[in-house]
Amino acid sequence: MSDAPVLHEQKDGYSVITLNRPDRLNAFNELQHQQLRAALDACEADAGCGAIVLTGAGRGFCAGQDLSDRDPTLIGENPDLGKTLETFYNPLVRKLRAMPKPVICAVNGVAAGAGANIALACDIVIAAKSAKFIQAFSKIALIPDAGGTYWLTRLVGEARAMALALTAHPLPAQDAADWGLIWRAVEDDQLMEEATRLAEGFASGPTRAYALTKRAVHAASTNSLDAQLDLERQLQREAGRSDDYKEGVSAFLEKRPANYRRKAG
Ligand code: T3D
Repeated sequence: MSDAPVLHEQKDGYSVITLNRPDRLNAFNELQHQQLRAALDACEADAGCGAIVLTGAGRGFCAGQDLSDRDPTLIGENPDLGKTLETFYNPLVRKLRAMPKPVICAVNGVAAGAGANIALACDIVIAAKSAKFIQAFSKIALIPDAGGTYWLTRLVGEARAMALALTAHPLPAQDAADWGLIWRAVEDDQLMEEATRLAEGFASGPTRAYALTKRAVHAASTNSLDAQLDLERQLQREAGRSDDYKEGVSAFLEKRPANYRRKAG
């Protein structure tokens, strides 16, 4: 296997992207950020890619920022962590959210710090039962970043969000699923099978409708009902004019499987 910090495998209709620094539990350094960005850009541009599976090599998913790059003797008295968020983590979160195809995160092991929150930025999160989600930041006197305060408060409510953030309590995958933080917790040996089954389904599905659905769901948590109804009208108008819609309804009426032809974006 390659020792590149990010592996990108193109499958039939979808891609698997693997964070690959297992000795550091796939903690992010700059090269890993750059390679992940390049892999996501390639997936977005590839009309043959209908979905993305993001996972980690080894026993962890991602332990957040590589702290060996933050040794105080190296970074000095007055580091600007806001700059690294602006350069790497914030664009990554924005990229995942805006990706016009479903991103499935297969959390194979511990997801800590920004590693947990990058997972939560994905569209569907499935975790191995042995995995844990840790808002590790308070242990090193930081605050949750990579969207952590946004995801946690919206997904599990302020009471649980606050306790997770302040205590760095390791939340087991099954609890994360029971709390609504993630979609499902599955047996460890079923994780990739479940994730690839989902990706294969999306790969043969109506790509444009998925992109529009993402936009609508993302807007819902901040829109008023009126604004959301207006947005649904606008996006449904677009969906209803697509070839995929014609094919979906025709297939239903003809009692046959729909045959969607994938289009980029
Ligand atoms: O800095 C900025 O740019 C701002 C952005 C910040 C974003 C952030 O993510 S801040 C939060 C950073 N992450 C952490 O604080 C988590 C640190 N890691 C841990 O707390 C633990 O490793 C875990 C709870 C995740 C897992 O514990 P455990 O006992 O299963 O494994 P371990 O033995 O601690 O780790 C295994 C190896 O991975 C170990 O190396 P070794 O001793 O075998 O050579 C450990 O040092 C290494 N490792 C784990 N996490 C990191 C790491 N190395 C560098 N950076 C890490 N984040």
